[in-house]
Amino acid sequence: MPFQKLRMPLFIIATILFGLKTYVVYRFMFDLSIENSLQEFILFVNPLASAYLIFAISVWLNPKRQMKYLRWTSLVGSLILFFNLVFYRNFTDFITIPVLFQGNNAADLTSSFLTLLHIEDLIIFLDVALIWYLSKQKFNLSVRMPKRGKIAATAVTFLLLAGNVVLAEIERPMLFVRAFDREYLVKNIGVYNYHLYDMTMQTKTRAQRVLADESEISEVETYLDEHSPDRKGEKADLFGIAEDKNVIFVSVESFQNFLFDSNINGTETTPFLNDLKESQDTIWFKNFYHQTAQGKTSDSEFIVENSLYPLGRGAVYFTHAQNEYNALPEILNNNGYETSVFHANNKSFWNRDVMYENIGYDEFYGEQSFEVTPENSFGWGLEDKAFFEQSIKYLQSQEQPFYSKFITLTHHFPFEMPEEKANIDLYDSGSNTLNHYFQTARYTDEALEQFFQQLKDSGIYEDSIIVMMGDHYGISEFHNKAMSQFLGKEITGYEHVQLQRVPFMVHIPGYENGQVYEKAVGQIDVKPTLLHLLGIEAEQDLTFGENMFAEQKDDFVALRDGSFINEAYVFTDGICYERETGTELVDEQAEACTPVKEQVDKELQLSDNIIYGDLFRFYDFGQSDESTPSS
Ligand code: GP9
Ligand code: MN
Repeated sequence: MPFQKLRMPLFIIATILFGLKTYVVYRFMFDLSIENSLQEFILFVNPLASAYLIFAISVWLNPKRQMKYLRWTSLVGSLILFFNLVFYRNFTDFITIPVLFQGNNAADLTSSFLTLLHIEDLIIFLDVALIWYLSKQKFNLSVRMPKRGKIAATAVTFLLLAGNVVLAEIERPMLFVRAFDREYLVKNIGVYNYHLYDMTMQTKTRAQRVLADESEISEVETYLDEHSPDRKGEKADLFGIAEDKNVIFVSVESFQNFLFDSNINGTETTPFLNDLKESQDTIWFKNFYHQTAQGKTSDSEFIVENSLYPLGRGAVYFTHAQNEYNALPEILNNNGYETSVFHANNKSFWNRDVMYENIGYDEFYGEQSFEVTPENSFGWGLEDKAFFEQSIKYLQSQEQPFYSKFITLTHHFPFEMPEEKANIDLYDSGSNTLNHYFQTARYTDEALEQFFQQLKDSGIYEDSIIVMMGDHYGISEFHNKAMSQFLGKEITGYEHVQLQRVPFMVHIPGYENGQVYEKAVGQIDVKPTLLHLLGIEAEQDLTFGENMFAEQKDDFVALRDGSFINEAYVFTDGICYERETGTELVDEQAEACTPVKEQVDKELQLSDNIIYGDLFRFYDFGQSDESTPSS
């Protein structure tokens, strides 16, 4: 046995194997961008440092326990790595503690989960098998050290850790302050130390609510007064155009703007939506961005309902569902609307049942309200066509005017559907996900067309406005190579931001003044915009978004990762681009992005403070009983 001859203690063998394995996984299985040799070096060193940190603790145990400890820690460590990898394939992100506690979602994710597994994932467990095997052998690979030796072995841990942190700080100053940059964290300190960091952050944010006080809400108020010019009650042309009409809000799953006017082998992907966006009765914002983070659909809902940013970590629907809000459904309830949500999934998914109750929806038609059979369901559940069809009777039973939100489901990752229901070819690229994406998009397009017809047939259409919004991207950065093949251009940071554009259309039957707006707007602007169209003045509100129709409304969208788009620039990943051309700006020219970036950071910070500190409990929105300040 070479290991026996080497007389190398198992904890050292484990450190080397586990460290190298982790490096290989970071380097070749995740899609971490490595920009220079220092980053490469840190990426190589940090797994060894982390592995030593975990395994060197064993020197304090007796020989038998040492073996047991090494077996189990290597297994648990590998599982952590494995789950992060699977999660990463779906979200291009790392697990955070709040996401872990979204246990309800785990069961629903099973079908996606299997498609996220790759055969090479077995590599992650090779060293565990070897460590397991060696630990069970007769020859003894444990260590017996005098106390001084143990202290020295532990001291090395701290040296390695300190060395890692110093290198990370050199490579990426302020790394630990920039909490939403999870990829940098993992690249620099490794996934294990990242989790320790995440745990510390979690404890800190819990403490924030307890420590929050009233003065913080004044800071928010002052900031918003200075930055939201249209909050002074300005009424633009479209004020009240949809007064007393029903609002049918459709959240279109995973729909990105690049689908518009695209075709596969000559077949239009979304003929219905292509026409609708340019129809006489439709106002379309072609530069509308999603601003979601880890909470995906639920984040998009949160942004629309509150005009606040979602959190950088976890889904606010989970982490802060009990907070005080001044949400859209509540405001509409107070203005004589009946409010409801239609979504054919478990009511507990994304903790919706709890959040909806808190923010004032009158009804929630979840999976149980629908007849789901093997014939009318695939993928995530009830298919969109059946979903809309079965919803009409509930819509008809509602008191008018109503506000009803529909959340579609069919066009969801992994976008797979039965061949006989598909009316467009698969795309042909190295990404199975992108190849399927067009088929389910086409399906949803057909479902929406039918829904419009059913609304007309049931007499609801004429008295309603229909708002359509994309919730978030469907194709993650992981598929950039295939995306670049489809679009025929390289996916730079600039293009990546462009790809975050999703549909936003307001369809007003009989309007005949349809228009395409170029202004850069985002989900955060939806709440004030809808209230404006409905003729509801909510002057007491605190919103980060602005009415999209207001003349003074600047082009400004802050994405949750700190990127932004304004009239002249697009900023992402530390790079400032010229908005019109996508040219990367350097030196002095790039400085133009700095003040806007500061505003973005400030805005995200203030919005986070509201949520973490539950600050709305200190503010009187003067609207309803539910929003009376409490402490
Ligand atoms: C789940 C559906 C999809 O109910 O809204 O959620 P997503 O994974 O897109 O956040
Ligand atoms: Mn979604």
